[in-house]
Amino acid sequence: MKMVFRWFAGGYDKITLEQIRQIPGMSGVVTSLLDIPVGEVWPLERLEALKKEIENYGLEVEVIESVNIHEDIKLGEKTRDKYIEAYIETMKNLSQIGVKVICYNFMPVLDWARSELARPLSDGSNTMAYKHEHILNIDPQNLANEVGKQSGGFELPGWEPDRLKEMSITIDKYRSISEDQYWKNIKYFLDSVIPYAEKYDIKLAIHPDDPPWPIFNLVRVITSRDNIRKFLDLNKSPYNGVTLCTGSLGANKNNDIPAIIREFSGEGRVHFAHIRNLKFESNKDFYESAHLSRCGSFDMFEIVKAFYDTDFTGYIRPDHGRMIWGETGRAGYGLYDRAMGATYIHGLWEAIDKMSR
Ligand code: DNO
Repeated sequence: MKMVFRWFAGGYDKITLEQIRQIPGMSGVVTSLLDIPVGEVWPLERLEALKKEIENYGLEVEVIESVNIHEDIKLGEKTRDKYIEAYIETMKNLSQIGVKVICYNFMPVLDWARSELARPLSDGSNTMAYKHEHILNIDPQNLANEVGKQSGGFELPGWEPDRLKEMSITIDKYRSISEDQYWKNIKYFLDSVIPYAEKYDIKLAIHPDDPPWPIFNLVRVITSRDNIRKFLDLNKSPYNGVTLCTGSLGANKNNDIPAIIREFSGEGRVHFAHIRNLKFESNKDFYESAHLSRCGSFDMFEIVKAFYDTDFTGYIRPDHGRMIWGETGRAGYGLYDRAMGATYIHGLWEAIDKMSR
């Protein structure tokens, strides 16, 4: 496996490449061009400049998160083909700078959802939290406003201004789409892009829906073992894979994360992993804890071991961390707690590796 760290390029991050390269065992960054509106081609010159900037610090850029999917593709509108063409062009350009994996998601309108971005914890740190009741009773525009207020001025991935502008109109369009139709739209996308993924040798890795259940009455499908199986069967190319996000899938207690990893990583269909822990407060309420097993509800040893035992050769990034030591910044994406998370995952990996010999 290769350990990577999410970094928001183009001045969107206050964490520097200099800091990231000092985290032990970091091979590269996971990044994107946040300023390019969804549906437009990412220009090769921009990507070459990005690669140069990152490589100056001895870091690789082999994973992109995310190349977002235009709503017209998700909705299956007539205009989808032009956005699919742009997607393929972006894939081609990314392959030319050596990118190996693209992470994306197929969540309607919104990406991940939390009710709080900075819940204070008893040790003085703060973290993101999800209260189901709150999400049930708030309308999406108000949630977007709340997220905006709590974000400290950082644009949050998945809550980009251009997405929010059109939000209520787009949500209305989804009212007429059945789950069955949604799966068909996913298949149409996959069958269009996967042949090019093969041609350009770039793997696609869908991110699970977070949380893994419908919110605001919008369909959400990448939510469980069975639905991931269904997704992978839509197009059986190994280039059609998943980003195994422990925190997203694990928010549903019925999802057995180590078993899901063993099954799909064992088949070579997991290309990227987001590893984090969370602490349940009730059945559907949780906050994002430090990575250690003892701090949250997951058995991180079993999670890392499942990757190790299935000879996982993809990329792992520590996922959301808390804000600690007085750090302020983009919620979930501070430097210190994620750096410790990476080191902890490395420690588990090394121990498992030595004990397996
Ligand atoms: C949130 C992230 C998501 C993720 C996308 C992938 O912190 O995990 O925004 O990047 O869902 O497309």
